[in-house]
Amino acid sequence: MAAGILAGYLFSRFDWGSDFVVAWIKPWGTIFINLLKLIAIPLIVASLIKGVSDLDDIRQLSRLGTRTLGLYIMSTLIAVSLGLLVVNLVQPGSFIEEATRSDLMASFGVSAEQNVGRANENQNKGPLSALVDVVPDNVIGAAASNGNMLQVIFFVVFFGIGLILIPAEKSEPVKRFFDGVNEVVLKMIDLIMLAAPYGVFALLAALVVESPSPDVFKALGAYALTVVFGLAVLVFAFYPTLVKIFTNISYGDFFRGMAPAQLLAFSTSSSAATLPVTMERVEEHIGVDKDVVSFVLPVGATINMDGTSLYQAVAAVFIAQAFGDALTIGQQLTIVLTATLASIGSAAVPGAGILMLVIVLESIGVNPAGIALIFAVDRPLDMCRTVVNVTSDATVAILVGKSLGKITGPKVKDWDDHLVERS
Ligand code: DAS
Repeated sequence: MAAGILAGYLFSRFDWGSDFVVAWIKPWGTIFINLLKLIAIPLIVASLIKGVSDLDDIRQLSRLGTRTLGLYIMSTLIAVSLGLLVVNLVQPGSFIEEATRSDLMASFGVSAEQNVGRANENQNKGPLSALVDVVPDNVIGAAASNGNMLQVIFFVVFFGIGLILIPAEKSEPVKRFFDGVNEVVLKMIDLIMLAAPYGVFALLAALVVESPSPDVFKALGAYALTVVFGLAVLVFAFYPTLVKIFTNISYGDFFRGMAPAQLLAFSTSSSAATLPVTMERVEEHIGVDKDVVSFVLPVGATINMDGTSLYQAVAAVFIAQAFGDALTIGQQLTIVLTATLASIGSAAVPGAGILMLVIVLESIGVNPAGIALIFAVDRPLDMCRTVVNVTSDATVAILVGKSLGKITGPKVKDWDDHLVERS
C-alpha cells in the first residue's frame, strides 16, 4: 500500500513518470481487478448454492435450526441497515472535490453518462420494474452483461430451491458437486489474493499519478472511519446489550468470555481459523451447552458475517459516491439484499469480503473497478470486520442457548481438570 503511494509520488516527479506508470504499472492493477470480476460469478454460483443447501440442512433441524437461521438473518439485516445509515450520514465520498472526481472517473473508466443513463432508465419504468428486472429471460446473457448480477443471483437461489425440493438421494450428488466447485473456486481465490499486494501497488501508483489530490486519501480515511464506527457500534453496543437483555450476562462476563476469540479473529482475519477458540470460549467461559455450540457456531462461521455485510454496504455506497453516483432508494435496498446474500456466500477466510463486494457493486450497476479505491485500506478493515463476524456468531449461540434453556453458566476446571460450573 505505502509502496504504491510512494512509487506513484516518485514517478510523478518526472515528466515521463506518469506515462510510464500508466503504460507499464497500471495494467497490472487492471489485470488484478479483472481477475476479481472474473471469479465473482463462479463464486456467487458455488457459494450461494452451497449456502442454500446449508440453509436447508439447518431448516430441517427444527427448533434449533429455525431459531439459528432466523437470528442470523435478522442480525445480518440489522448490520447492513446500520452500514447504510452511517455511510449516508457521513457521506465519505463527498470528501472528494469535483475536479478530483472527474480525474478519478477517467482513471477508472467510469462515465457520468453511465450514471445518468441508469438513473433515467430506472425513473421511466413502472412500480414493479425493479421486480421484473430481477427475473432474467436468459441466465447466460445476464451473467455476461454487467450490472445483471441480481438476475444471476435470482437464478442461483431459484436453482438452490429446486435442489432442496428434490429427493435427498438425487440432491446429494448435486450438493457434493457444488461443494467441490466451491472448494475449487476458493483455491482460485487464494491464488488471486497472492497477487493482491502487487495489484494494490499498481492501482495505488496509478491513483497517485492520475488523481494526485490528497482529498482522495482524505475520503479514503473518512470511509475507513465510517466502517470502523459501524463495526464498533455492533461489537461494543448492539451484541453485548442483546446478551445482557435476554440472558442477564453482564458486559464484563461477555467480554471476558469472548476477548481471546475476538483477539484471534483480529489477528488472523479468519472466522474459520478462530472457530475452535470461539466454540471453547462460548461453551466453557460463557456456559452455553455443547450441543448448541457445536451446531450454531460452525453454521455461523459459514453463513453469518455481520461485519462483512456492514462493510459491504458502506463500501458500495462510498464507491458510488466517489464516482458521483447518487444511489436511488431502490439501489440501496438492493444492497440490503445482495450484501446479505453475499455475506451468506462469503467464505470465512481473509479477503473474502472484498471479493463478494464485486457482486454487490455489479448488482447496483456501479463499476467494480471502484474496489481499487478501497483495496489499500482493506486489510485492517478485514481484521475489524472478522471480530464482528465472530462476536455475532457467539451472540446468536448465546441467545439460542438461552431460548432452549441450555445456558448453565461459565464453567471452570476443578482440581482433576474436569469442567464444573463456577460456584
Ligand atoms: N475475513 C472474513 C472472515 O473470516 C471476513 C471478510 O473477509 O469480510 O470473517
